[in-house]
Amino acid sequence: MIKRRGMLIVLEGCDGCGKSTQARKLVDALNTTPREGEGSLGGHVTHAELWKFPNRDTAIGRLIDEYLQNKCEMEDHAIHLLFAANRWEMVPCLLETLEKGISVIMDRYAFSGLAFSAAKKKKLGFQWCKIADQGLPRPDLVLYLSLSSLEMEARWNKKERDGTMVYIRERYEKVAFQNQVQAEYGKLMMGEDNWHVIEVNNKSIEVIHRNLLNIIKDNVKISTEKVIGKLWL
Ligand code: DGP
Ligand code: NA
Ligand code: NA
Repeated sequence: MIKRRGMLIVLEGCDGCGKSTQARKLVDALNTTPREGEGSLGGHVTHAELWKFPNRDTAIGRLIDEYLQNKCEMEDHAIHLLFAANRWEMVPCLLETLEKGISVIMDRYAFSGLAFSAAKKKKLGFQWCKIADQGLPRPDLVLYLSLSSLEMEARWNKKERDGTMVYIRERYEKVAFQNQVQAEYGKLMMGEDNWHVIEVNNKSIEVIHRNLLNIIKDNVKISTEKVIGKLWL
């Protein structure tokens, strides 16, 4: 049997679009051992891991975490580079994982880096922003969850009203900024053949999940047979 590498699948979108929920569900679905000894995707994907960026557990990630919680200020270029460094520090482990045949479902990646930094008022140059992440492993698939600003606002209000805990919004969690972020994502996906846009307004978690799983199924063979590429090179 040919040994296949794992797939690198990235979920992107504004804050509150449901990425993390969907990422968890995808990993669970891909790890479910189906009958007759076949992988859940016809033997191609048999094991998957959930990864998340920023990875707040590393030394760099702890700085990012403080910044996002507004516990410290950081110059825009400097924080952009820290986010990128936080992805680069995980590359050896990421490549090792994919080599082992394990697929990675990634909750945010370099596209967040570009979209969030480029959405800032004092714009950082788009090309300058790109360079920091250029050369990272290129995802096989980018699943972009698209949310309307009305639905976004409604979700935020619900989150703040719900639970017993007071929800404190992080630095970027404002609707006007998130709309700008979505506009930047729009620029990023132009001309890319590995992006899929999924409208999530008024759709149930289950419907979106099946939607995503079908896109993965349609792409799994082609992807795992190719050597992993390099981003923006
Ligand atoms: P999350 O843990 O997924 O809620 O993401 C934390 C926040 O950080 C979210 O608002 C998106 C933002 N973010 C993620 N990656 C980057 C990045 O590379 N650069 C910038 N400026 N922001 C990012
Ligand atoms: Na967030
Ligand atoms: Na999330």
